Amino acid sequence: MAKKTKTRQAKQPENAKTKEMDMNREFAEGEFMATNHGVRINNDQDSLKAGARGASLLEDFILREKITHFDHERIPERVVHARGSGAHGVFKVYESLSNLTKADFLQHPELETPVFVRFSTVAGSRGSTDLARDVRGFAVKFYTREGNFDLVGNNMPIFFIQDALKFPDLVHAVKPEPDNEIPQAASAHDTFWDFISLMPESTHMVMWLMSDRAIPRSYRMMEGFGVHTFRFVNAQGESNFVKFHWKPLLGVHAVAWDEAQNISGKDPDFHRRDLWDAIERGAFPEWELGIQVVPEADEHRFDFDLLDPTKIIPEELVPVQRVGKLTLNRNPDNFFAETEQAAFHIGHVVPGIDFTNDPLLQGRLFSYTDTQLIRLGGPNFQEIPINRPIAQVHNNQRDGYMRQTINKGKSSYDPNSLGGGYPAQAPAADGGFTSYPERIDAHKIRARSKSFFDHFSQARLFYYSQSEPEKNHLIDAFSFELGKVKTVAVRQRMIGILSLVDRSLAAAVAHALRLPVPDAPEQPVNHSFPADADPAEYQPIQVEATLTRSEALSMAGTRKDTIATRKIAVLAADGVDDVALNAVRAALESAGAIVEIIAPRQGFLISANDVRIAVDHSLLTAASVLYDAVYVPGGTNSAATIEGEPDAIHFLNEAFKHCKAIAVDAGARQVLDATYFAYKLPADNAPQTVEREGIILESTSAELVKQFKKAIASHRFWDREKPRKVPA
Ligand code: HDE
Repeated sequence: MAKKTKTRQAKQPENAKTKEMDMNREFAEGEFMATNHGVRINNDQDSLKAGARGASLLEDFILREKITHFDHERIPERVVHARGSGAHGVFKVYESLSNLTKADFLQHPELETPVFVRFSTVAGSRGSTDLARDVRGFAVKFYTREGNFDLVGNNMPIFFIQDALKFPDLVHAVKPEPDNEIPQAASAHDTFWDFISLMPESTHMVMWLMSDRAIPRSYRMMEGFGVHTFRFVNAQGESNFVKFHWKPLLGVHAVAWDEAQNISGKDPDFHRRDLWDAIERGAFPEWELGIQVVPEADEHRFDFDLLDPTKIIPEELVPVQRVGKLTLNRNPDNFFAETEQAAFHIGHVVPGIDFTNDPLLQGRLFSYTDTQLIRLGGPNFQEIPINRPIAQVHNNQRDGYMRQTINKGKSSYDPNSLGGGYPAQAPAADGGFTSYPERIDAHKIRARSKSFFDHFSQARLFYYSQSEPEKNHLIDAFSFELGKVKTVAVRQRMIGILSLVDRSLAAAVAHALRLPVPDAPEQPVNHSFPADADPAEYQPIQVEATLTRSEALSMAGTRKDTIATRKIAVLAADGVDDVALNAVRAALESAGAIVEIIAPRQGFLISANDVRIAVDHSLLTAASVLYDAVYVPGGTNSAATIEGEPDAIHFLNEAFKHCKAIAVDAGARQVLDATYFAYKLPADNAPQTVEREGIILESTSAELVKQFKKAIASHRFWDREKPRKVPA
């Protein structure tokens, strides 16, 4: 008999959805191995042969079954957003939103609605790096009592294009080029910028894409946006326009571009690991759901069109109300079964939430089911456990590949009398979905509304709202991406577009590329117009801005008072001062940070007081780019060893270059003197402050901790980029 004791995995938080999935969970501990048909397997090492040296026999059903299943293990990756990570969680509304929407999950503050969230990059393949410069997907499936509601958003509030018909063109342009399939997970290539420079409607979005928002520190530190304007409908049938936001409670933070590129090599799973580890540790990621509500009567109040997905509603014009909280508290049991098979669809709405005529949204309504049909192999993908609603499903749809449901009864049509007339249509009072009866009176016409033609004023608003370091990063990102473009005419055309956003921005990028800024960009600016149209009719219009700055668009003002979940590296060796190390470690950990000891060798250290200290990584397996800050404790021998380790000095130089907080005990001062940035430090151990660029040199642990915590919480000391001299 096999061992029968079933030691289940560590207890994970349960909710109505995770419990419902129990019927599909398989756990092998203590069980015998069997074929897919339940026959126990006696030998899983050798195939059936005529004699020990063969030949193999066709009769071997165990070999055939195992190899055949293996041969069919792969499914197509998502055509976009292929690379992603998911987690389970719950959502709770703070107060009933019944005045705005009748959606059940937004009525009851005590109700916990299960969710599954998938974060993703867009352009790369399933195995590509998490740190690509890219938009991040932020897709949330709410398993509500009224059926699934999917909020399939991104970490940027707008999109590249205004009409769904252009989506395949956009994606073809950004994906690796078709002849050699280069580059992977990168927009820095000719076809992308060729397309963008011909499509000025994408200008606002590329400002976001070239900003640090495209290289988040963590999925847990990104905002999310529903992008389109949706509708709320209340029980009285009244409708309001609504934009959805997710606001991370840890603030919005990014890494440096050089760091992102390094992480891509050192740990391409950086964001996936970060999300997984945080949840395993119980540091559950949290976001508040924000809504911007615009009454129907105000539809035309703005100098942009609410239906144009390349526009935000600035928070200064319509404040974001925080109405509920999302908490991710459970990792999937199986990546493929849950994260890979999760099928999101913008068309999954519940009563109380409805669509608008945003032409991008309308096209998405078609795309998502269609793509699941090929990706998940047929029309029954909604029966896959992760996609199955917790609400009951009764209808007359039948059959198809891999049907799981066993529908009883003779009738599978409506109306019927043989089945008693069931399943019956639900009156609205019983939760039957009714579409908002928007009045539409129009000619059938392929056209773009003139109200969509201002492509630059919000791009400019975004640029003007950035802090100085953020502006510099934008200029660097444009210079990098266009620098990777081989066709000079494309670079030049893009500078022409940037000049319509802001001449100083265009000039800075042009300087890096050694190109001129044209007085007027090449005409026509917009190449996206119908064959019989007059191009002049399709050119962008310049709108006088009503707002010149929006605080909410900059990451500079984001939350900087917590070090929770920040990773701090301790560089130490034998002879380390364990009293100082333990004091600093305890203080950082009690504030929620994660402290890891990095030493010349794996295993353990022996401290100055002969105490064994476990080592988390050696200098070989760790890298500064995987941490938020570095601490070097004192201890004469330890400091001398670290000073003599080129990898440790490189670690510090790189942390300095990436503008991170560095704290050094007075007894380890010699380590700092060996770094490139020693010139930044005073000759003695005079007290340093956070204002001195995040290099903390204190003689008491208590003071060091105080300053260090402040420095880590402030995330980065971007001013250090100015000298741009540090080799690392
Ligand atoms: Fe998507 N998008 N999209 N998209 N999208 C997909 O559906 C599509 C758009 C977004 O984690 C696909 O299941 C069209 C905007 C996310 O599984 C596909 C258009 C926004 C995810 C598809 C858009 C998104 C997808 C590919 C223009 C932000 C990943 C695989 C009309 C609001 C969801 C899949 C996940 C995935 C089509 C534009 C977000 C092909 C046609 C705008 C987060 O159906």
